Amino acid sequence: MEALAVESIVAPRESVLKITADQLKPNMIVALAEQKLAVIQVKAFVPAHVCALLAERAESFGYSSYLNVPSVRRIGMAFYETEGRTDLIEQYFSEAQQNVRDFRRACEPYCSPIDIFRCTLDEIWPYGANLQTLDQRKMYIGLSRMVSAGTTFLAHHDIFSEDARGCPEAASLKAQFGANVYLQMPETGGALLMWDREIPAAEFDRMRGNDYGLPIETLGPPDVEVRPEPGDLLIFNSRKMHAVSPGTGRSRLTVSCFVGYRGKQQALTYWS
Ligand SMILES: O=C(O)CCC(=O)C(=O)O
Ligand SMILES: [Fe+2]
Repeated sequence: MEALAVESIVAPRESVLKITADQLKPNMIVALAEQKLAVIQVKAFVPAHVCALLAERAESFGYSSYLNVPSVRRIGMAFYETEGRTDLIEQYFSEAQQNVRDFRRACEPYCSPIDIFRCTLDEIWPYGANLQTLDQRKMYIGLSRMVSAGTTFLAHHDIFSEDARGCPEAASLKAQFGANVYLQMPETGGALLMWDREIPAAEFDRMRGNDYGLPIETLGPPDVEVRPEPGDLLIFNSRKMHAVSPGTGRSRLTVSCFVGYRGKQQALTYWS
């Protein structure tokens, strides 16, 4: 696998932390895992006209609020919402496969953006990519989020081992990425903001109190800011602090998952 020539980029910090490409390459994944990059932007991953059509349908998809983040609406349940509760974990797994099928159906006659992403990872990564399991149970993938204009997605990190405590499948991750395909963007704002620093989970939990994240001002100016266009795919290091700036006009629609990295010679996994 060819190493990514990140060192050759002599530019401000932002362009070292971010790469923009037409195609996802395995060396970009490695650079992300080794913290040489914070975010990969793949332009036009899904054709704009497909995004427009899916966004139009999205209104009828039936979004509902996150159990633990009422200001953000979603279709499908995120594992993060289970908060270690047995009843919610049961609900998550009992809905998982139907939710995957429902979203695939809702995209017909087009291919679901998350299915394209799953295939792409498997096709490019030498050790393949597959759906994450917990205790031999297949996880859900393809969470669709709708953030209405004016809503800030507070600064937070996503760490699988915090959401799936005591699970060896989560403890074995060497890196975790967030992956989002952007179906619709607000007229202004709606940028992904990233901070280079990581905050240990215990410290972050103390800082956030009862809220799911921190106001974006708390962390100072972000180190990277990416405003994707509809159809773009962003993959970023989700263990670093990240947030979404408030938008104006249209709501912001994405389809998302996480990617687990366990080393250069291990399969990638994905889940929501
Ligand atoms: O919508 C985005 O740009 C990022 C959302 C997020 O926090 C995530 O995917 O982990
Ligand atoms: Fe996140």
